[in-house]
Amino acid sequence: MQQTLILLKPDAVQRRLVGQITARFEAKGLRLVGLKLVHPSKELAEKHYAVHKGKPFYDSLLSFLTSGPTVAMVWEGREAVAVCRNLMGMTDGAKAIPGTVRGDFAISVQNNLVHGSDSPENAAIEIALWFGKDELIGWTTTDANWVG
Ligand code: DAT
Ligand code: MG
Repeated sequence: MQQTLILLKPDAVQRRLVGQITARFEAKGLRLVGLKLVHPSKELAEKHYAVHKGKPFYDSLLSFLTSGPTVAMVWEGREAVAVCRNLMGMTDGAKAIPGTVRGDFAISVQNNLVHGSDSPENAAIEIALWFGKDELIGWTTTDANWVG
């Protein structure tokens, strides 16, 4: 079963959208296996966004992610990485399709509310960055036969 890291970034917390966004992942049929509020350090933000180092928006991106509390979550389920990326929508909120989180709530490129791992490999790396093993709790749903 696949796992993915989702962050509700500081703009989601500041805009009081945590409940609405989380509800979408939950209703889709994914299982929440990790959840915490984190005010990310510069070190954590640098590791998380290492792939973007050197890009023109890198410094601004780090300032943004370290600017306040972020909700870090691990969701588990069938094709969880792709399912979450689809629920999030395109990076640029102005281009993201309505019905997606970014399409419904974001108009900025940087302040686009959510992060989601882009591959199962990166998901494993990112989950290990944000969570200790003892912070993840595996469980099964009683409605598995209905939701699949
Ligand atoms: P995503 O978050 O959709 O995976 P990404 O990994 O390409 O997008 O970029 C990470 C974040 O960096 C993204 O959520 C917002 C910001 N970002 C990306 N491209 C940008 C740009 N051209 N200008 C400003 N911020 C950008
Ligand atoms: Mg990305």
